[in-house]
Amino acid sequence: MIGGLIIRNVWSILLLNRSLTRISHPVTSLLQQMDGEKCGLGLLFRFRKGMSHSVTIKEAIRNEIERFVRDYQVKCQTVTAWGLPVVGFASSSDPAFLELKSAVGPTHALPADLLPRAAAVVAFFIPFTLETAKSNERGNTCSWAWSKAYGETNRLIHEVSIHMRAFLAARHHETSITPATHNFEPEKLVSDWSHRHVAVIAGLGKMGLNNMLITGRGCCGRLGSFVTSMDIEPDIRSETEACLYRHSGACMKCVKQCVNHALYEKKFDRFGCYEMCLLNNRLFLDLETADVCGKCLVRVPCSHADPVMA
Ligand code: B12
Ligand code: SF4
Ligand code: SF4
Repeated sequence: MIGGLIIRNVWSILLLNRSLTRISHPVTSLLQQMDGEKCGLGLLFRFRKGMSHSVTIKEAIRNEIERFVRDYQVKCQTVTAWGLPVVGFASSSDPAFLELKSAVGPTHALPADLLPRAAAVVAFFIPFTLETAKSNERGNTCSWAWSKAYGETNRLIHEVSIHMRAFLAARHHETSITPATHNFEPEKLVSDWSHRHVAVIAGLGKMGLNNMLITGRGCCGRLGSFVTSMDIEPDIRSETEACLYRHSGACMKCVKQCVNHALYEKKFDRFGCYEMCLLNNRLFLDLETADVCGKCLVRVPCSHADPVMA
């Protein structure tokens, strides 16, 4: 009799779970429509709304981005695999944002230009795996895997951003998102929202001589950032450089590896670099736009780690 009672209770819990899943399907599809999420990851988002209050909002945002990236590669069966993301936070009123008007250009946006009620900026770096980087080590032209990773990661950054917008909207906050790239003027090759500069302000890492943001997990990977009305405690920026050259004048491997005479110790020819990226874009007809190169990022000490800290 006791056995029967247990079986009945277990059965009713299973039924309840099934009906809950059914009831919430319209919510999921609404979220997916709103978000444009293609792989049903909105489902995961719904289950986590009741997460423990002992988790701070910073931890919750970090965990959510990490989990989204991990689940995305499985659910969407991407060719590209990614490492654990690095996430950083800045206050939208940090005076360093004003400095970008001279460091990048006078039209560089302030967080409040993107979102009038801006309170914080979240930057995230999604690292490539050793395999993706290794595929691009040989030859002067770009590997298929690196080019493929470019498109898939741009897509992932977009999906992470719209997912986090929904995550924060559920907590009654607005979010303004920006695409990973192609938000630059072709004549100047400068963007009015530079993810790298924003990421430096959010304490995610430091600029290398190769112009890349070097995080604790290196520079081989791609960056995203978004502005939110949620007030989040900013991260503390490290004073220490992450590039060996900037730290002690050593290395310069990136400069030696440049395949189109674009990167020098004291100068960077962005148009020379773009010429190489456009050449690679014509290589793989099966891929969407892949104006890439990245030879100055691979097989260098900062590819997968901060070499100064290592
Ligand atoms: C336009 C653009 C290009 C142009 C111009 C490149 C450039 N360096 O700006 C072209 C087409 C050539 C290009 C090429 C590449 N790009 Co690109 N590109 C962009 C884009 C859209 C805007 C960049 C921008 O506005 N730069 C502004 C100018 C002023 O920066 P800058 O020329 O590098 O010069 C500044 C820095 O050197 C800085 N600096 C140097 N030291 C220090 C120290 C401190 C403390 C500070 C604050 C600043 C600083 O000072 C200079 C002046 O401000 C961003 C996406 C985005 N919206 O952010 C991606 C982006 C920068 N590209 C990226 C990548 C990976 C590449 C490539 C490797 C191509 C590839 N995917 O295979 C190459 C690398 C070229 C290189 N070595 O710089 C990644 C960088 C990832 C990372 N780890 O940092 C980004 C962030 C895209 C992304 N979402 O991940 N890119
Ligand atoms: S290769 Fe060396 S010099 Fe170039 S960015 Fe990396 S650490 Fe700096
Ligand atoms: S991306 Fe290629 S062309 Fe551009 S600086 Fe690096 S190695 Fe040179």
